[in-house]
Amino acid sequence: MSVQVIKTQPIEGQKPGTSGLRKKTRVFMEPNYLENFVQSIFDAIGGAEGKSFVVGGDGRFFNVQAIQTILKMAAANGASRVIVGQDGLLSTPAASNLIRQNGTDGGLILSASHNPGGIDADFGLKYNISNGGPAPENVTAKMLARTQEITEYKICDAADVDLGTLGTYALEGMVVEVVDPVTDYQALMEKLFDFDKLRALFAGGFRMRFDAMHAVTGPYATAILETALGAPAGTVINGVPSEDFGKGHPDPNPVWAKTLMDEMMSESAPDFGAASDGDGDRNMIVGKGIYVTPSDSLAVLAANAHLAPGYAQGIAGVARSMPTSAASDRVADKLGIASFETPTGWKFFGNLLDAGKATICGEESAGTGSDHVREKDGLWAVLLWLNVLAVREMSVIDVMADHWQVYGRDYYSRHDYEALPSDVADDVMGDLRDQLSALPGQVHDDLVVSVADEFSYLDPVDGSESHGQGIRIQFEDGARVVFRLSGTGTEGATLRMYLQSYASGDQDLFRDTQEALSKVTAAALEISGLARTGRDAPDVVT
Ligand code: G16
Repeated sequence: MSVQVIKTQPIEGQKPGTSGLRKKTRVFMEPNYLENFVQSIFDAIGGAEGKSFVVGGDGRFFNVQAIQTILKMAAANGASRVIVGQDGLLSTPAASNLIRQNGTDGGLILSASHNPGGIDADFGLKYNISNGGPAPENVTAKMLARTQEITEYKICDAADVDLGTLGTYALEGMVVEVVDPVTDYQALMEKLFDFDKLRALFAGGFRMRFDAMHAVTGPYATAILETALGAPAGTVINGVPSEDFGKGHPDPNPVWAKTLMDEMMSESAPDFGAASDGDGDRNMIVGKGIYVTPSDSLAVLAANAHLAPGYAQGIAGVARSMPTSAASDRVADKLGIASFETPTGWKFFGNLLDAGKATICGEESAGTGSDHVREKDGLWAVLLWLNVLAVREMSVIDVMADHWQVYGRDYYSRHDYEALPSDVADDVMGDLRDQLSALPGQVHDDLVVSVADEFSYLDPVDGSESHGQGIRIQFEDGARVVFRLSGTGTEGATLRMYLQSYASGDQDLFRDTQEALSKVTAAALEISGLARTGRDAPDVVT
């Protein structure tokens, strides 16, 4: 076969972040950039010889071109079989499912998630291992090491594969199967949720709006919500994936999904609203007149999961990332099950899910999921919410009011300072680190600091350690602020300030969030000296 061995040399900065390698699209398109990283992935896993992979992406600009390159490199490296989504499309959770279902050795997922797409926007590539989850740190460290010593890569000199037509093709000695991206994922959802009950819900006049944000979830949401469950046509909006996400920012939060938010806060709001991100792993949940924070959504889903057939036996444990609010811990306590606090990044849930220690996981960054795959799953969260609403016959706002009365409310907000010069962001974090031991006992804006530390994690399954995972400052009244640098940005540094304060069930549970957090916000700004960034307000508040 016509394998070409191309000489290359290391390219600076190919360090996988929170979720794979993310860079400007034009950087990915530079000579050898993609090829070096793909070869480094194959080398880091001990070669691709005889191995099978799933490949697909979120449909952003350069998706199909990059997939053709990956296929030719997989063939040249001796892979035996690659399963690809038709037109190169696979949502991240659907790719995770295909890896698990077909027992492949891993998968390459092309996405920069919620970051904008287009030739002048962002691109990304992540590797998932055979459990279907993101590569853990010991694997990404090997990838990085390979990128720094690479001297050559292998690629086949072959024609492009027809990704538009379902079927099985031969690429040199490798089998390429082009599959429908939705079919197997939908079958999995049908096992987990009561589709008859959901059909009856929509037949009874329940209305929802799902904003696919011109991204990959469109075909999945249309097939499941409209075709299978009978929701009226038009339930799914922005449902056709486009290369630049309709020039939008496919990040499902109140800022970027503003049109949906406005509709849900209006007189004519449907019963339920939801949105998903570029690659379909994040979600936003909103009821008529009420936005549900991702931290609260995790808690509500954990408390009610047993109402869906897939979780009728109950759940083993709940895991959340450290900056996520404590709301889900309260549910776990009451259910008498384990709760886990992990560093940011879905990869840290993998071991807990594999070991059966946690069933449901979630993050403040709009990710929720369960042990059905090894990624967060936007549409799964939407379907579980629908299943809960159908069984409880309650509105979202009533479910939330009931939940807060039982558990109390964790007011929660994240303030993002984006594209800061890296040295300024590092200074802020460095100074916070230096203050940690002096902070306990200090009073800031009437709040007394009780504990201040930098989060480290000891994985209870494999004993691996992760350090430097964000600075936590806890106050005596239960409020907390966390400072952390984003691992997914592609420009400068993004500093995230996560704010939380607790109100017990007998207090006013419908205060304005920013107002309820005003004291802890003031204390956080004072302690961190964020004013030195020259910014007088965060860029994004969610
Ligand atoms: C990725 C990870 C998430 C993580 C998020 C954090 O999300 O998959 O598990 O919570 O990054 O982002 P940051 O480091 O910017 O705070 P995604 O949806 O971008 O893949």
